[in-house]
Amino acid sequence: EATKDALLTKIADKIPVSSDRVTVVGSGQVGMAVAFSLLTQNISNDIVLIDMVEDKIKGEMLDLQHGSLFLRNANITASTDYAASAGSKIVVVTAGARQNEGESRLDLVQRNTDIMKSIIPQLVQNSPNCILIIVSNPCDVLTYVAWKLSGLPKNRVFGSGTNLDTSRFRFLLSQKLGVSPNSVHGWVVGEHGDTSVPIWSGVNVAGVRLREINPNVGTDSDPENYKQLHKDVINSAYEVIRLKGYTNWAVGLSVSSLCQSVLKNTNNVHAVSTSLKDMYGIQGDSFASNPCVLNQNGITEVLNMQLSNSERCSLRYSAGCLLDLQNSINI
Ligand code: 6V0
Repeated sequence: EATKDALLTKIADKIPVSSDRVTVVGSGQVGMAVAFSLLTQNISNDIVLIDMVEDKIKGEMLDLQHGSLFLRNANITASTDYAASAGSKIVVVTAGARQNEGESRLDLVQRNTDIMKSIIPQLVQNSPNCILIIVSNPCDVLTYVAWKLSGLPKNRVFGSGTNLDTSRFRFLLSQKLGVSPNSVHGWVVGEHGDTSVPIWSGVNVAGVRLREINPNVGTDSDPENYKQLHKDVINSAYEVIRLKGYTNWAVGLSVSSLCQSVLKNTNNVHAVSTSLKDMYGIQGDSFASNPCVLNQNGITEVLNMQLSNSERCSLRYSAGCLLDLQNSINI
């Protein structure tokens, strides 16, 4: 310390400040894309990586730390011990098995439920006031599982859900219409997966609904076949997995946008997975995506969507499929 002591005269103790700690559990393709998006977009400067493979997280931690010069005051730590996650404002769970080629998200359910059992209690013990965001698939059912295991109130546990499907939808609409994804408004709700529901009745640009111009938009009788865009949304993950083996960048950006709304207390509306009990005629505690207001307290409001009859039926069907699966697992 002699050189340091000669260089610097100490006046007071440093204060280890952290007001925006985000723990990412699972430092695979998705977890690292989330961490990278958070750091490079300056959403959080305090990232904790947790995984059970020690060498892998140490390698990921060092690699990110080596980029510190190009980040702003980043504090990146990694551990296999959950104590390292203490005091997190948000915990993002991406641990678990992912789909193999041709496998659906729902195929992963019991394997990933068992992983949740081993990690959720430890996370909540270390960060009792955290907001828990579940990304591992099947995202909706695992959000229900995590909520049950955590003992946290419903506002503090949600799934990344169709925030990603909505982004895919708006991207595809933007390509077809030639305006930016920010300027095309449209939502995908329900299951993050094969039974997701596109809300065609509300798709609009600058408040002009496509349904007013083309009453059949999104239906089988639409000559322009806009319906294909939603089929492409459903097929997106299968296609990317077929081509590169996994998906990560879009989900990383999607989850970091959720973290931004929470940490910066913005009240932005996102489609995230939450209990739809008593909404749209859904009876059980079925977890699926619905537009929700996000801020530092998690979900403070859910939006009551004004759905067409067929949209309502599709959403009830999606929620029903998820409820059946929820009831079939062993928590
Ligand atoms: P990956 O690259 O295999 O990474 C998974 C990581 O989890 C690995 O590093 C494992 O070591 C770690 N892990 C496994 N078990 C545990 C445990 N018990 N404790 C701690 N760490 C553990 O998979 P990838 O990152 O590609 O996917 C992770 C999950 O995200 C999968 O379930 C995907 O299906 C899911 N996705 C969810 C999306 C969404 O929008 N909700 C999108 C893409 C993928």
